[in-house]
Amino acid sequence: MIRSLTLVRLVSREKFEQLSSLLRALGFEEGKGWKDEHSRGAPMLAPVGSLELVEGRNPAEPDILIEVSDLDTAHSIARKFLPNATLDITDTHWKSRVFAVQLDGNLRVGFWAFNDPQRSEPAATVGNLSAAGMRFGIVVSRWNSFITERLLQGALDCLRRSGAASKDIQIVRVPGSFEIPSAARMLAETGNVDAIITLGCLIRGETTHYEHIATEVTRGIGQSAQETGVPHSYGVLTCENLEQAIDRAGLKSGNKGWEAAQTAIEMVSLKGKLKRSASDGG
Ligand code: RBF
Repeated sequence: MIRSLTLVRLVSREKFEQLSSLLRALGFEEGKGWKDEHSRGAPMLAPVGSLELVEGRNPAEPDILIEVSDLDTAHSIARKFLPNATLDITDTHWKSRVFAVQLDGNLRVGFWAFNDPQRSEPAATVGNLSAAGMRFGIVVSRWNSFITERLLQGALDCLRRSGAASKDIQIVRVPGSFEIPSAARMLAETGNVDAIITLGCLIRGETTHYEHIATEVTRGIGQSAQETGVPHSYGVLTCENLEQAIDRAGLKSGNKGWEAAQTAIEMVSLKGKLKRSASDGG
């Protein structure tokens, strides 16, 4: 039932612009504002919000608390915008630091961050982008080969530049995008590749039942990835027209084949890391 939580603070006309640029500089995203003959509003959106009930000791004196990822940077930004304000950073009793700012008569906020950065942001496991020693399969369709050959060149360029050896890259060609999922699955089941890059091009203008083919190809590739456990990356273009396809298969920049290859590398690396962390007991 709850959709959002909004705190409204009336600020003076002179301060409105300055405060909205300060809050944007600190990382608030400005939402859809409004204006009428009497007033205007600038919603400042935070990624997470909550209404917190506390009983006993008050956590901090301002009743608006804004958590930031780096308190010292937030402090220097605030100092730049408000050179005359008192902005002392103090320790709280909950293993964090805070500084409070009187932004306007009606608006006092505390900026805070946990002392231990891991508290606010748990360490993430991410794959890296080195392809050395990895084996790749590339399934590429011949339909719209003018485009798919560019996607293939992009993918190969990415793999080689990331350290993959040519002998570790197996290219499989199929007639059209519809055949990509079954070929990808056959390849995955050989056990000879660590990841599969799928490359194709569907153009709405030229393809009857475009939606059906696109849905089936996407579903089939996802299903092959999930059922075989071999990462598959998706480089099948679904375009309105040829111009859009050319844009996405650029020779230098914006090549979806290149991006699909990079995704495959990252997923192989991630899979290795997750396996190792499982066998290390976490
Ligand atoms: N394959 C593609 O990869 N891209 C297309 O845009 C495309 N358009 C097609 C349009 C029609 C009318 C038909 C019959 C096939 C098309 N195909 C396309 C080929 C399809 O993916 C598959 O290879 C063939 O239908 C044979 O199973």
